[in-house]
Amino acid sequence: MSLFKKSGAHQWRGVIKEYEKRLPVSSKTPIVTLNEGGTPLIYACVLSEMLGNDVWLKFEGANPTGSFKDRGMTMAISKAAEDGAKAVICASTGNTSASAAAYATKAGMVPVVLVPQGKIAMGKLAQAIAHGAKLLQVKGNFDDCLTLAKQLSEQYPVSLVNSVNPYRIEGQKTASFEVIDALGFAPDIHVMPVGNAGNITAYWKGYKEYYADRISKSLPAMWGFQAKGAAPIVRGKIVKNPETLATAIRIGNPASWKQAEQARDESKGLIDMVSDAEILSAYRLVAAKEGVFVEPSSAAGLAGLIKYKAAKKLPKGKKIVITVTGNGLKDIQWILNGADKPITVPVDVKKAAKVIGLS
Ligand code: AN7
Repeated sequence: MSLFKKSGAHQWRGVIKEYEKRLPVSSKTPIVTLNEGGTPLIYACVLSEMLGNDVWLKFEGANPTGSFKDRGMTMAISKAAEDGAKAVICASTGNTSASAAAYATKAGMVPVVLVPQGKIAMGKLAQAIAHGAKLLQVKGNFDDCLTLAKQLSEQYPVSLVNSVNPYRIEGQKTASFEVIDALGFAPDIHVMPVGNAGNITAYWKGYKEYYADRISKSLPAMWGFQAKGAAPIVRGKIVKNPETLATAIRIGNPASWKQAEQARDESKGLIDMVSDAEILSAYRLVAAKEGVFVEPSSAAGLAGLIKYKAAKKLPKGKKIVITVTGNGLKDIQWILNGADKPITVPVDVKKAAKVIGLS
C-alpha cells in the first residue's frame, strides 16, 4: 500500500511540467526529467540581521545533480531528444558536465563532456564518470573547451548543450518563477555569481515574463558577482588566463556577456567582483550560520553583499534573494583544508563527555 495514496500527496514534476505553458515545448516533446526545480527558498535569519535586509537563499544545490544547471538541462536534452539526437556535447567547469551526463543518460544518449584539465572539483568529475560520460580533459581553460565543443558540434553529429543553446536559458528562467510563486512578489534585489553569464540572463528573462503578465508588480535589480581573477565583464575585456579557487566561475570570455550587461542595465543592477578570500569567508559563513552548504563559487553573491555592506553601499530594509548555485558536497576540500583534525575517542561515556565539554 502506498502512503501517497492515503494523503493524496503530490510530487513536484520537474520544471517543464510545472511551467509547461511558459516553455517552448509541445505534445511532441519527449520530456526528459529528473524532477528538477522546486528548490527551497530559505529565509536566512543570521544574514538578514547581519546585512540589515530580509534575505532569502534560493538553494539550487538541492537539484538532482546538485546545481541549477538541471533546470536548463531538462529543456536542452528534451529538445535534443525531439530532434532525434543520439549524442550531446558540452564544455564545462564541472556542473554542466555533471548535469548533461545525468540527463543524456536518462534519455539514452551518449554524453560527451570537455573539462579543463585539473581544474574541476572532484565531486563533479565523479558525477560525469558515474553517469558514463565520454570525458575529455582538455589542456586549456573553460574558454578553450567551449571553442572545441562548438567546433565538434558544427562538424560532427553531436548537439551542443552549453548555455549558448537557447533552451538552456528557457529552462533556467523557471527559478525566477519559483521565487515569485513562493514569496508572492519579486524581490527588490536578486544576487548571484556570474561565470558564463547564462544564469543572470535567464533569471532576468523569467522576471520580465512574470512582470509582463502582471503576476508580479515589480522587477528586481540584478546584482552579479564575478571572481576577481576571472572578471571580464567587470573589467570590460576578455581575461586570457582566468584564475580563481572558485573553479565553477573560472571563465575569461562568457558566452552570454552581452545579455548579462543587458540584464544589469535594464534592471538598474550591477556586476562587480569579489576576491577569493571574500568568497571563502562567505562560503564558510553560510554553512556555519545558516546550515546551507554550498560550493565556493556559489558564495560569490553573498560575498558581494558583505563587501557592499562594509563599504556602506548596501541599501537597508530591502527584500533580497541570493541564488546559491551549487551543492557544497561537490567540492569539499575548502572546508577540510582549514579544519581541525577530528577528535578520536574510545567507546567510553566519561571520556566522550569530557571531550564534548559536558563534564
Ligand atoms: C556553482 O558548469 O559554467 O554565469 O560549465 O557551476 O550561468 O555560467 C558553471 C557555472 C555559478 C555561473 N555557480 O553560472 C559549467 C559552468 C556554479 C556554477 C556558475 C556556475 P553562469
